Amino acid sequence: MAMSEVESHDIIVVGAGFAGLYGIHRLRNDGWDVLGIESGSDVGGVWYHNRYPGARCDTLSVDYSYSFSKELEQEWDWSERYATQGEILGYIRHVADRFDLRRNFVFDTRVTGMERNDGTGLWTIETNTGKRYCARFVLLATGPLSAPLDPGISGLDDFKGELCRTSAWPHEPVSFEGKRIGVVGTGSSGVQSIPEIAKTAGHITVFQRTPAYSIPARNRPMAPAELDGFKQKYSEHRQEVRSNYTGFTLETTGKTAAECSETEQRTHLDEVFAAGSLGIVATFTDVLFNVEANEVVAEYVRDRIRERVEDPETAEKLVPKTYPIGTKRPCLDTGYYEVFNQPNARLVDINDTPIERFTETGIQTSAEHHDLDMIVLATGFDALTGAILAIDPVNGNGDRLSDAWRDGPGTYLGLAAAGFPNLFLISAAGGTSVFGNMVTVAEEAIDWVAGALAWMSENRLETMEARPEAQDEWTRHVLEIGNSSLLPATNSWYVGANVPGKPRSFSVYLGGFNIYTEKCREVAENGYEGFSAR
Ligand code: N01
Repeated sequence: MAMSEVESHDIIVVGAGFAGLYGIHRLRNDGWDVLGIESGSDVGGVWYHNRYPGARCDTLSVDYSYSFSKELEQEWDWSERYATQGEILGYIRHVADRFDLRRNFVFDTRVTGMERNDGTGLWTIETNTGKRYCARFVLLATGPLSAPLDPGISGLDDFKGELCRTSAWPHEPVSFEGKRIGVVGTGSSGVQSIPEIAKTAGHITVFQRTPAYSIPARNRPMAPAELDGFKQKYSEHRQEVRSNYTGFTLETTGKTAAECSETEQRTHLDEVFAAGSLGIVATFTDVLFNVEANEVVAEYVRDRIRERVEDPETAEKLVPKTYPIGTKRPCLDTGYYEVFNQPNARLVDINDTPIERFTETGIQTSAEHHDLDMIVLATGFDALTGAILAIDPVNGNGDRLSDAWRDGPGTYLGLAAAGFPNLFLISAAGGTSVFGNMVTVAEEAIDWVAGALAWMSENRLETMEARPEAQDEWTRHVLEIGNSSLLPATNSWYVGANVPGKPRSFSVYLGGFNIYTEKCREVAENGYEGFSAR
């Protein structure tokens, strides 16, 4: 195809989730000619695809929302403390309408590859529609949890019943009424969907490999006065949460577990448990770093699980004992453990009786065949790197990012990869990403990139690239903090243990959202220190 047939823009943003949408808004306002490319048929990103029953956010609605527009903050009313997928998608659609963002997007278009020509300085983007695009700058706002994984168990295609994936839930209503349903996976998606499925299923069988630590979300309608209160002090609230470790409301004692007496420990844990917050893993400052501190919180949560399950044998199977709390992503639930008190529910621990294969009529374990009308897969994602490496950018020398990341993702500040000029990564490995408020993390990253592009433009620079030595130093720092925590030792999607063959690496910056954003600001103020630009 001749170059003239390739649609050209200044900047291409891949993804129409929270990050991509704000990217288009901000960069368009800055005067750039931008195009967004999205595989879904509309805006929303994971909130467009993950529409399974029970899907909702486990960050407070007032935190999990954009801060870039004061008017938007004032006009949008969150109806619940933790918003449902439907309400979040409604919000994202409202944002797209209000700021007229759809006109800069092509939908139903999946980016399948991208390659840079160092001669022209342009990236060419390949898509599944056959259409090609080019741009000097590309932002991959592809999301850290957007490349779904099937369980890698044989026979899935043989199953003749209904098959639903939480990560790509059908847009038509799905009925569970009277059906025999098997759910594989007990992470956040399983823990949220299982209680909803169990309400009307004839029978539900949950196939569990690793039990989650989950506490009740205690979701409730947002009282008008409460919402008004937030609206009156949104700016202060945003400022306050941006200056903490995660970028969202966080209940913490600000002390290590050892600095609290047993009574204090219990009081604080009771408070956070009663509030229904993932902040339970931040109750003490050292929960993710110190085995004893972790055990205080883990044991507290284990006991709460035991209290919720009537059959002691089932309760013990649901109690996580093989890994410290917080080293796999913990969950907030609404009636999850109570499902196992229902006569129509059964827990199958597949450590005792492994799944051998899917069959035409259900699931065969080493012990028995489970006859099923429907299988629900809640089996997770190739996190942090999966969506980026599905595109696998190729630089002007023909080097692939997948080769550069063969031993784990190396980035500078999670925003750029050395050797890949004018390519910016949003919410990627090397940043605070999944340990922060995803909306705030995205806004910060987009604002940082917008600032860098404006600086380049002012200085008549065309190419910006992370210096290898800056990237190496940052990556070492990220790994050093990560390795001082309890996280790398647990098999989790954080370290890529759920993807066969993926290099094991804990590459999320654990130093804190506040410290991270300060570092990014410093780099910018020092003339984009650690980058080379020409
Ligand atoms: O995925 P997961 P998810 N055989 O990877 C099991 C965010 N999120 O979609 O733990 C049997 O957590 C796997 O078992 P194991 C949130 O960050 C947020 O639930 O690997 N089982 C695990 O139980 C979350 O952490 C919300 O042993 C298999 C499950 O499948 C992230 O997305 C809602 C298997 C996968 O759990 C991912 O959550 C939803 C196999 N072969 C998601 N393969 C909110 O609340 C996998 N499993 C905002």
